[in-house]
Amino acid sequence: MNQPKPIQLIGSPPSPYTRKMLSILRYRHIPHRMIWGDPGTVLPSLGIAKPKVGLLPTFVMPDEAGELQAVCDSTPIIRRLESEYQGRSVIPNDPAMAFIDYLLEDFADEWGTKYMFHYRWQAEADADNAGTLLPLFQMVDMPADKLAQFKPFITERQVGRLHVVGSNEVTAPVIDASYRRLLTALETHLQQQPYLMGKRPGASDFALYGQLSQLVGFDPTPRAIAHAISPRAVAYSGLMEDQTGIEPADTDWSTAEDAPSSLKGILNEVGRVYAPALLANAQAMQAGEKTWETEIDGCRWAQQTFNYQGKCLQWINEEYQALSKSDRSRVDLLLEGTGCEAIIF
Ligand SMILES: N[C@@H](CCC(=O)N[C@@H](CS)C(=O)NCC(=O)O)C(=O)O
Repeated sequence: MNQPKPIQLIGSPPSPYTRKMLSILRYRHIPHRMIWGDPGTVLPSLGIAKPKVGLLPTFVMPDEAGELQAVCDSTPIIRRLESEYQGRSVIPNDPAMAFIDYLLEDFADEWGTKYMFHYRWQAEADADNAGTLLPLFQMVDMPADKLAQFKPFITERQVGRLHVVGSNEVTAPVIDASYRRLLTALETHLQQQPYLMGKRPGASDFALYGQLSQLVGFDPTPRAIAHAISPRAVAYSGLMEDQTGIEPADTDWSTAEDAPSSLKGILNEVGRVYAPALLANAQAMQAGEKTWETEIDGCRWAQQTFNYQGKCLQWINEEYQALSKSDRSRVDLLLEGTGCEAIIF
């Protein structure tokens, strides 16, 4: 029998995007091999060239000519897997909900990572935890003297990158308040249904899970906050790790009309913090500015401009424009009053 070749991916347990993608491969019953390690070391040993930007996870997938190559960026990889493997889709069948799923996936990937990186490296107890564990997740039997060298190196490098996600003394309370509000919204939503997208998980569920795998499962400060605010989000992150056993049906998806109002609670957070960040970033890109500044949640937020997040805004709008007129109106109803309307052109 002709078995499909397992997909290889290289990543690490403390990487939210690695956990997101591993969980999707499991859920979708796609044969895979998880290689724990550093793509910079593993790829040459597989005889494969490194990608331009080496991110975790790095997938090893055939190009158009069938040659294996290194591929990064979880969002397009999810869509490629949808076209190459049938069944157990992570894209909702209602086009309006597919848009909401896309928006929430983007929010979890791009804003959720601010929670993750901020809590991981800001407070000393968290940085100490991550500084020890990150090297050990690369090599569990690392000699003690090597770990003693590695730990301060990685800790200083990552603490020095906090500003990249916009985390500093001024924005710390904004990030913290946003995380707490999201947990509160999740606690309400998960009382209605087991996933963001209904009775089966969408891409946004896996993206959210990726961040929660760290916030709940790795870093002490956000773990304590999650346990205090949303026991359901804690349980959800444990369950999302492995969804191989559920048998999803077409009718398990929420539709724009029957989605519980708690979904709006989550969209409110997107509109409150992520929408202004996307808009300020896009304006800075247009003006050719390397940094931007805006007010987020009543506070001055300054950070560097990211081309990638400019593309995120463009892709969100392309998804929206691809909808029929009536589906756009159905999306508009869901977004009404959330602040997300501002990012749709
Ligand atoms: N948009 C990418 C993001 C992947 C990403 O940013 N990965 C992080 C680790 S979780 C990374 O590799 N950062 C590079 C570094 O820390 O040097 C995706 O969805 O796959």
